[in-house]
Amino acid sequence: MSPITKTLLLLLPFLPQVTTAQTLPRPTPRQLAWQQMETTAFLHFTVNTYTDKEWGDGTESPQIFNPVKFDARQWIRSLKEAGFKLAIITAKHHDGFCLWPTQTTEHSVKNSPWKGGKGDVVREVADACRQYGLKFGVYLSPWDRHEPSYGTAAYNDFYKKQLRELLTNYGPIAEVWFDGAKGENAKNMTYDFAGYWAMVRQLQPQAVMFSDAGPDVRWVGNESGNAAETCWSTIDNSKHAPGVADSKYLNTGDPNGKDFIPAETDVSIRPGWFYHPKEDSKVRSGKNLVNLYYQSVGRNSLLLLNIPPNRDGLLSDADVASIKEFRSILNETFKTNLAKGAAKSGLTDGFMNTMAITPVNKPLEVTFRNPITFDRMLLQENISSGQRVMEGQVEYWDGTDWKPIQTFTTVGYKRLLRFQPVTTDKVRVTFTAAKGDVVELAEMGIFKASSRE
Ligand code: FUL
Repeated sequence: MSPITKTLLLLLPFLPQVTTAQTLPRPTPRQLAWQQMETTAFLHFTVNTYTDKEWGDGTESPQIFNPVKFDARQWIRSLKEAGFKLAIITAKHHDGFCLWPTQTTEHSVKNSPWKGGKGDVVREVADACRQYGLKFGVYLSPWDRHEPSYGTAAYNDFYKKQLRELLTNYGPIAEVWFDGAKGENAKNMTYDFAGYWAMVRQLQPQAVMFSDAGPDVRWVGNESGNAAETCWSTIDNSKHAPGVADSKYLNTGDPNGKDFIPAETDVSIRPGWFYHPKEDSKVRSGKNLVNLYYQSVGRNSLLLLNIPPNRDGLLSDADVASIKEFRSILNETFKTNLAKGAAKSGLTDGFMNTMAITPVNKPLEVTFRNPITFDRMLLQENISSGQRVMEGQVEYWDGTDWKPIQTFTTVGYKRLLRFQPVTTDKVRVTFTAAKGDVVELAEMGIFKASSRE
């Protein structure tokens, strides 16, 4: 029996029954596994890396693609050491250049000088991910500025052939990224998204699919690393399609939405998505990335951080140093959960399915043997049975009275609160509004932040 099952069985008799009558939208197992990764990485790499552009126009010669020191293991090892759980490679960006030797077009690595035309970036990244224990994902741009059939129905078949190659030749794929971006003057094209998605479900059923509108995970509505303070994993998807994004709506989600489609926060460690030498001095610091973590993972989203390989085919030293510092700060902040031993054990064991069923408006009090000083709080709902918390507050006992620390709105998978240090021997959390009359609180954490934050 697994430790999780064991703990659950031990706790079951003590858990009151859930009384809410509501049937809330719930995540699928693949969505749950996705959200628990928390920090994932994007790798933007193509001819743009060599032309200094963000959007190639499709006329680039494959001859310019020549990462002479290419080492996918250096990328993935660095990501692994910085705690990232998945890496998504831009197998094809808007310029149409394919990083794998596809049979669908000549516009690929096989006509580049790199490895004498025998190289395959997708293969090497997939293999490195397997070697270091990361999950692997692919970005395949629907908008293709090179392919002549683009704008006709034949393009959908072309795209599906490319997708099939990626889904069948590279082992397990954990995420497929369908970018809705398209230039204003692009040819008209109706994508067969239903067909693309059906192919992913058939060939890689465990993969989550991203687009502005899901079907599994949605865009957070900006590229600045900012999930909304109030962030619902639910939306009403009937009015949405990839490329037709109501960014404000996607940012907050919708408490009444019927579709469980959590938000993914994609943001780059540099100003651009692709490597540009002039941005070498503009790499976000570890501390800056920690702030992004609070604004994404700490607001019920997931961080998809882009770290673009450079012209040599390596992650640059400055970027690697930042992501390592990022993880080291997070590890320091979240090392000691001060609530351990004081709060119910099921709330501090790291298991989502050992939880406290907490009625709305009933304070959950935690008493410490000695006063503690803290400035961070973590709350997690057992989202496998839906997202419920709408509002709540944290208070501390000052010896005479309960004093406010902070109010909050949604919790969902994870809510991280930051506030000025408080010293006390008693703290309490009250959920003041929720969907239903109880909240399933899975985890509670109380921390003192690293001085490097
Ligand atoms: C956007 C694209 O246009 C950017 O180039 C980048 O790939 C970003 C992640 O998505 O829609």
